Amino acid sequence: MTNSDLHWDIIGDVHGQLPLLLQLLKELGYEALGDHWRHSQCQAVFVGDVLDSGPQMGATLQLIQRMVQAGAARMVVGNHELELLAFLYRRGFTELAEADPEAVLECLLKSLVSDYIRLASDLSDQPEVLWQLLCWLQQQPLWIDEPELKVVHACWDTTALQTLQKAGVASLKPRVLQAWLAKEEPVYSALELLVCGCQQLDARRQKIRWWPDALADYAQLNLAEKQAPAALSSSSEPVFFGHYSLSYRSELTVISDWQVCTDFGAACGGPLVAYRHRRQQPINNRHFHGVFLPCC
Ligand SMILES: [Mn+2]
Repeated sequence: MTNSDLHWDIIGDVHGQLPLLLQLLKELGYEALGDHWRHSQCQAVFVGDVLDSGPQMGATLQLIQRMVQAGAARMVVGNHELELLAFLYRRGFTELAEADPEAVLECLLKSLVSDYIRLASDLSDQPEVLWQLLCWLQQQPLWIDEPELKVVHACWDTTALQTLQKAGVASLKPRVLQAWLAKEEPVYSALELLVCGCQQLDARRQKIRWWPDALADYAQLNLAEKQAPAALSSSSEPVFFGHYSLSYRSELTVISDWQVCTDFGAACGGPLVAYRHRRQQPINNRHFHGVFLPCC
């Protein structure tokens, strides 16, 4: 099977939950091959927020990097990756690619941010590996936009996407981090929407939803309504995203026939979820697959 025939497994926010990720990959039919996992007919697609919260951030990130580098997976970055890279930028690592790996490790270990300390501790004896993972994250795309596969971490908004394209922004390069930190428009608001799912509403930064309130299942998220409707309609191709930590009740359900959120809160006790998207196949709840941590 060539790359152009592969189906996709869109995997929700992993947040360092390595045991769940390995269980999910196994159940989806992935096989360990050398130092990574691969499926003969599917490519894994991570929707971002692979970091923070979970017990094994370093090993999770390494596995995902190896899968991406081997062509067995792809990823887009989430707000947790953005925040980590922006944190380093603010601490003086404006050109991460030229930074001293030992100094990067030291900075994270002394950061007072427990997630960053844990990530750095995971790889404290391999500063070069940690630094190289961070540089690699900086090169990962902000979105995937293909005829049959559209993926973003939080909110698919074609206007915001075009804004970034016009500004030559496709990944978290230093000048992009700088623009986000300095709230430089129009890049800041576009990143906020796509990666953080946030807008300035009533002079406050608010997490927004971009689907109709009528979908009662998701109303309990208590999100502000997005001001301008996403420039896509129900007839458009499906869009996959994460970020919203949907509460899992008795079943995994899609938001609409073109909006599929694969984040069901694996960071806080929910299942880690994948949606298997086969080419030409309509969106259906049946294509979800979720794994839970075993109850103690
Ligand atoms: Mn997120």
